[in-house]
Amino acid sequence: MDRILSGIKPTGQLTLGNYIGAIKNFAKVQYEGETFLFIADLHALTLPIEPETLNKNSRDIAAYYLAAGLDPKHTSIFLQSDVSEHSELAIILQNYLYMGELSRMTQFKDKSSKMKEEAIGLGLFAYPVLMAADIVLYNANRIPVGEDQVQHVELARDVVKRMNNRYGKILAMPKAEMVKVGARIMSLSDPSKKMSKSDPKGDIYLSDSLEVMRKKIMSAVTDMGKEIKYDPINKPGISNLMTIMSSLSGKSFEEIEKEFVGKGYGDFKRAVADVVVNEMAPFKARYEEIIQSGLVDEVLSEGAKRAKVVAKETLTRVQHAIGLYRK
Ligand code: ATP
Ligand code: LTN
Repeated sequence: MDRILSGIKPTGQLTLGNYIGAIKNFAKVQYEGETFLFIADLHALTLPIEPETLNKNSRDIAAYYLAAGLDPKHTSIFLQSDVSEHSELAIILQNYLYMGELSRMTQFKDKSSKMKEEAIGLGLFAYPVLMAADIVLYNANRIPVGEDQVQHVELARDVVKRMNNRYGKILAMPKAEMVKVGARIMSLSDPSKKMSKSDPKGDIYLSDSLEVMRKKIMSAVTDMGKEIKYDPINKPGISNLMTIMSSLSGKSFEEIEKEFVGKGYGDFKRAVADVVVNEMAPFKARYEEIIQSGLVDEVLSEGAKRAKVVAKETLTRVQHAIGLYRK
């Protein structure tokens, strides 16, 4: 039976990129195995964040998970910080990951390049250590993530190899998996950059009103020419909008191209906006209902209880294997 695990860090407002590359897919794959889905609140501390913001963002992600159709009876949904085994295992695993490989991580390089060395927290550097702990605690073999997280999952695989070579087969081997279309949604204002929580101009936030979402799509940067054609190199803007449309409607790129032969960018953008609004309207309504209902707390407590059982078992197994026990 597959063990599926993923998480999102509550660093800011979720974007359409997070929805397409991660959340929507989590809901789709959840029944293909035993699924653990958490809110990586400890990871959100790796850059400065206000306590109230962190707290609100965390609850928001839980509500968005539920709104997307994640089923708390089947999938354990929980806060990373509620299961202390994540931190305990990270302290152990940090000894099996090396400075060189951590400093080569793209996310670390991107985030730290804008900072003075004295201001770069150790947690930002050690981010993949905690992430490896998150993964191996649940013996997870399938890790659905967007493209930017694959490198971190690869590092988790390296740790598993090292630990298993040294101590026998104590950890399960994880593998990253991505959606076929939409694993890297680009910024609407600069299609050479990833749409990410920290880029207000090029983002569609899940919290934006439907009108704002529509406006943002209508003013998305497009390319030279006027053909609707999937060509990420020469037509990155149009290709990105096609990716959004394809992932939400299920239509292939060829079908979209055919549909818009002889039509202009304006018509195409209006159609993309319609697809996004049609998907987001019921999703946002469910989110509002869930936030009002007070369901989130209950789901998180129940999820943490179930997660803790599995996490404790793995931590104990690791502790025994490496010699941390009393006779
Ligand atoms: P930040 O801007 O704070 O770094 P982020 O928007 O990149 O955050 P994460 O919390 O790092 O989001 O990612 C949550 C999940 O969403 C991950 O699986 C990640 O790979 C996926 N994801 C993030 N951005 C995109 C995107 N633009 N397209 C597709 N998937 C994405
Ligand atoms: N780094 C991920 C969040 C995350 C995660 C994980 C994803 C933390 N731990 C374990 C998959 C498996 C991100 O969304 N930036």
